[in-house]
Amino acid sequence: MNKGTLALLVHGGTENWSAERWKSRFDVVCGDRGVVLLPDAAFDPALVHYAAVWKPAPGELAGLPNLRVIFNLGAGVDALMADSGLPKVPLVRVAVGDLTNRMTEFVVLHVLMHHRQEPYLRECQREKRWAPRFQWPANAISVGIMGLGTLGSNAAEVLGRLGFRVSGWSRSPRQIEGVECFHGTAQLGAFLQRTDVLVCLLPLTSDTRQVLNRGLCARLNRDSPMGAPVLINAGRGGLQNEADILECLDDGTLGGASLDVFAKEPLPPDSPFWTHPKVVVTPHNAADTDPDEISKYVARQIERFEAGGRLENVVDPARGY
Ligand code: NDP
Ligand code: OXD
Repeated sequence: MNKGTLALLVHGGTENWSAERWKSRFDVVCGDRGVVLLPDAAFDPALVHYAAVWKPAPGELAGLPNLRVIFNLGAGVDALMADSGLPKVPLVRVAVGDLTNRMTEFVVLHVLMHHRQEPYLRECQREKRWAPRFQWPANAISVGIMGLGTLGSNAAEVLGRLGFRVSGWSRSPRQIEGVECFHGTAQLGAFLQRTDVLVCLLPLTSDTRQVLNRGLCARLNRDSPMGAPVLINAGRGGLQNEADILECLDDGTLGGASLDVFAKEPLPPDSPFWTHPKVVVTPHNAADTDPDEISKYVARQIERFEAGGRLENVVDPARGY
């Protein structure tokens, strides 16, 4: 019997999202299963049983009548959730050690950058000024992580090992050793109040859109040893109200920010974030998905599914993540 074809729909635009690069990896791991890059007008869409996707165009997946499973090639599924024509088949997201470790590297790098006053020290270097400032210990700083899922919980554990006081906030109750866990709207205030460095690793859903706004920033610890609290967002741009964040940086409500994600990507050249002295901008590359790791992850899941096993990391459409 012919194995159902795996279709690749990859529209990322950047080097890591080169569709040909992904196809060459899937060709290796899929063995005798056909792998096709879509769109391809010459290919019969009825042959496709599996789709591996990154930012497919809205409605594109609806044209595959025999689809059984959709594999999102990243962790965040907000682009797919926004597709009103998304086929009602299981949607699997990425949750693998490789991606998790990369995100933890990003979070640790940026927490340390602000904690160790790197923006200030680089400014001193540019000005040839030998002017060390007081250096506070890690255990004087409270890092609060919004989102204690696959990525947030790992970052929390590693930051804890570095000596930071770590807390986290999630939708449902969580228990992580060494991490003070808060959940739900009722506990958001207590979580924010103790936070000097806020790290956002939430998914973008109707509940979380623009959660990073002026009201939230104003509730962060006003007595931070760092002078003013710092925001690090590596979730999605839609989580932040960008006008509010700029205002908060300008009026001192925030002392600094590391932003990897933006409402509009690529960040337009005229965005004030590019040149803001308190902002570190990275181009949505906090954690790249590695084609080798992820193609193997998808191939393993298809094998298990065809043998009657359970798919892992299936998105709950009602929650939107
Ligand atoms: P998970 O689904 O594993 O975790 C999501 C966490 O957010 C959970 O703890 C969940 O709570 C919490 N959450 C969701 N909604 C709410 C809410 N309304 N209130 C409070 N907490 C909420 O996701 P991952 O950790 O794998 O990924 C998180 C996000 O990181 C992705 O959705 C993606 O947007 C982003 N990302 C960005 C990358 C980059 O390069 N910038 C790379 C990879 C991912 P609960 O535990 O109760 O379910
Ligand atoms: C992801 C991302 O969601 O790369 O995996 O943004």
